[in-house]
Order: sequence, then structure tokens, then C-alpha cells
Amino acid sequence: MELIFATNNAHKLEEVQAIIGDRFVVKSLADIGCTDDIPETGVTFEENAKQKTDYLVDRYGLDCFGDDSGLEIDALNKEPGVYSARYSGSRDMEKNIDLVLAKLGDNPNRTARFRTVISLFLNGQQYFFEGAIEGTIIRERRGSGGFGYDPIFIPAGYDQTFAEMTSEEKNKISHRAIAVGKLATFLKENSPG
Ligand code: ITT
Repeated sequence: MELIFATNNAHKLEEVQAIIGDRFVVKSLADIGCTDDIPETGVTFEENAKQKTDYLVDRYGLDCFGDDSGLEIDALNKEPGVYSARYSGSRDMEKNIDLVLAKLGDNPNRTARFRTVISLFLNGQQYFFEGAIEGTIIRERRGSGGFGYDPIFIPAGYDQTFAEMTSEEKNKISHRAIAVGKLATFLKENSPG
């Protein structure tokens, strides 16, 4: 079964395809020839995820799913949250991570979580699937895998950052793995073949 994923983020696409497995072929916006930068103006992950799928449904009449995700840091009142992709005002992740580390400084409260909300629009119906993983923000970057804030996030119960883990390890436990797992279960139960 083919699924359209309303994303421009190649890392998300790669992770979702790896998590969801061979039964589904996941196509990004680029794969379907859509170069639009879909507006994200919501104040919750759910609103933004829905904006991504609404856009494709309204303009192209396509069933699809979208992922809105980000990092919530407790000592920063859950920032960067929905602003994770552009926390410093640009998509430059070096600057975004620098800003997080500067704002946290020596604060001993480093608890945080990654959250993902997936919006699915299928056969005229709207569905949501969520995933979250608790962890801590370290003081310096570690590791070169993954993407985004992975070099500064250690999931609870582990001693490596997401960026130090293999993609297989991250994709077993991540916020996205949890949400995509729910999506895959739903699709297996609700789609033919
Ligand atoms: P699309 O909207 O096109 O899907 P995006 O990168 O703009 O791509 P979001 O608006 O959902 O996606 O922003 C999420 C940001 O949160 C993302 O750019 C990363 O900086 C961060 N993020 C999300 N998931 C992450 C993960 O698994 N590891 C590290 N950082 C992550």
C-alpha cells in the first residue's frame, strides 16, 4: 500500500519508512512533485499536523498523513515545542541547539521529551496518533547520527544520545517509533490487503 507523507523533512521520511516496514511504500511531498512549503501556524503539535494533511486534502484531494514533532524542555516552559524547527529564527540546527544550550546554561533541571503527533486523513476521516519519549538534555553535543536535537538528548534509561545510537536503536524507542507503530497497527486493521 502506498502512503503519502506530507513532509519536506528527509530524515523523518527515512525514519518513518524504516519503522513502518515494507508493507507500506511511503512517499514524501518531493516524491509526488509537490514543492509547496505548507504553512504551520498552530500552537499545538496536533493543530500543525492537521494543517499538513488538510493542505494536501484541500488542494490535491489526497489521503495522506503528516507528522508534527518537537522537543519540550521543562525548564524552558516546554520550549522549543512547536517552534523546534526554527527556534533561533532559522532552520539552522547548529544555531537552534546553541540557543537551547545557552538558555539552559547550568540549570540542573534538564528534563525534556520529544513528542510527535501524526495526523492521518483516510477515506474522509481524521485520525491522530501520538508518541513521546522522556529524557534529559546534556551540556554538549554527542554523536553524529539522527537529526535535529538528537545530539543533546539522552532518552531515560539509556546513556547514549539519540545521535550516538544506531538508527535501528533510535527507531525502536523514539517518539516517532511509538506514533508510527500506532499508525501501522491502525492501517493493518483498516486497509485491504
Ligand atoms: P515537515 O514539517 O516538512 O514534516 P519539519 O522539520 O519542519 O518537517 P516540524 O515542523 O515537525 O518538521 O519540526 C520538527 C522539528 O523538531 C525538526 O525540524 C527537528 O528540529 C525537531 N525534531 C523532530 N523530531 C526529531 C527527532 O526525532 N530528533 C531530533 N529532532 C527532532
